[in-house]
Amino acid sequence: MENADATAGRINEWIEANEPVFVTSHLDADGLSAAGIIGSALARRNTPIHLRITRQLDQIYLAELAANGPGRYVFCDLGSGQLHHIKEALEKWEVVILDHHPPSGNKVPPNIRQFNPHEFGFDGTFEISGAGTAYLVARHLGGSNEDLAALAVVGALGDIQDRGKQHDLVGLNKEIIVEDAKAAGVVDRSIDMRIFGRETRPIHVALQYCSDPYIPGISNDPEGALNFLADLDIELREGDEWRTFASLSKDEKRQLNTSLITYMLKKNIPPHEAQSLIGVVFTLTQEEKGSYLRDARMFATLLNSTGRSNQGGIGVAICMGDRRALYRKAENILKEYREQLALGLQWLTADSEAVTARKLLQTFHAQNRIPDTIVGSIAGMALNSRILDWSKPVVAFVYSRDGRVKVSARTTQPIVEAGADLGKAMRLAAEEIGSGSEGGGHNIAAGATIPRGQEERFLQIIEHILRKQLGRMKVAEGVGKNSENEETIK
Ligand SMILES: [Mn+2]
Repeated sequence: MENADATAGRINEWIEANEPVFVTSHLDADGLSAAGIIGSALARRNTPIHLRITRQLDQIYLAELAANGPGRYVFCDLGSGQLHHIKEALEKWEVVILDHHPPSGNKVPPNIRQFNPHEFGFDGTFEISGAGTAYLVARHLGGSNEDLAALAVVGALGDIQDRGKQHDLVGLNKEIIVEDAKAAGVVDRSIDMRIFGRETRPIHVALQYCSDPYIPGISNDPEGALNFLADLDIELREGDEWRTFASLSKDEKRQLNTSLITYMLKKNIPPHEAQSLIGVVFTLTQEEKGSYLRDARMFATLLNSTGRSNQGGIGVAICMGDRRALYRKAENILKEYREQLALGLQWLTADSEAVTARKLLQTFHAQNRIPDTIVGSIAGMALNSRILDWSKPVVAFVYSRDGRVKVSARTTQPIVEAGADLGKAMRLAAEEIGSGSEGGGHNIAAGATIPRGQEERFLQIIEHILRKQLGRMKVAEGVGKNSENEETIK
């Protein structure tokens, strides 16, 4: 907290100078939430802001940024892993980094101030997000910013940090951020069906929003969902109106939940995943009922869709309060994004040659079939819903718009606990490939960019690294291993 306060002190000096601040943030839901938090905090102090959203912080981007001339720069949800590039490009300017990715370990020069939970013994993979670090600093920026904790909850869920029991947030997310958000009256935490629209949408519509777990034949498939429901002994309409989850009796809820679990088990989704449909939900109580923004996980999905379609500015505008034209635009972006995810998953399901199994991993190459911004999401969803083999990490390739190859790697918690660190593997493999390759990320989800034609060599290097990592069989200390009693729907 002292460090957060000191970091805020640096930004406060800039606010008092009344010069524009250049904010750069990452294009995923966490990055956009972080930008929304810092953007709001600065706007509340009437500080002019320039905001840019980027997929990665490479030398080209930094050179463009430095060309803005003397400046004050904030990096959110990225920067710690690219400290060496920032040092080089912005050595004359003032920089603040608010990040939760593992720091590169390079020495931080005096013109840069880095706020990163890893430096204080917290694990940024699941204890706090980029939005969380931005919030801890915004809290000390003057004015009352506690309401922005809601965005930090959204960011944490966007980064899939709900790895506690029943998909609860843990660590700093739980102890500080959720508590602040509750105290500010902006977030309510409860146990319920973890399905968007449980209060407002017809049951079959709500069911098709289900993406965690992704249920083949129901997710993204309202007709399939309707067919599934038709077999149950539940009245779906009341007069002319469709009923909602919230309107179901306890017995009906139980019947629906049991049938869903049975259905998922038949689809090879393992029991603990199938049962995870009931869990912790976070409601943004100030948002309208029926709005995508009322459910924190759906809010994150909406933000993600704007970023992944290169319209992250719209996501940040929503974080900063727009509920009109840009929110409407985002609704359409979300619809298209969901369609693209569904198409990608369909391809992996239907084409038996799409995925190649190797000894320690599995891989697919989407070439130009999938937008390069969503291939990681597809890989993750396919893994978690068992469209892919759950026992191996997946390494996915796609041609990126700049003529190179984008790599996305995803794995599961048990494999991380067995010692796998994909972020490290991606970084080392990219270094070995060279020619401007870059890689990094979290142990469970990571990415890289490499030249075309290097895919096979990259896989071989990754396999070599994985063999070493898994050979060590280091046992991680438990997230969600504590056996407290489960909470149930109230
Ligand atoms: Mn993040």
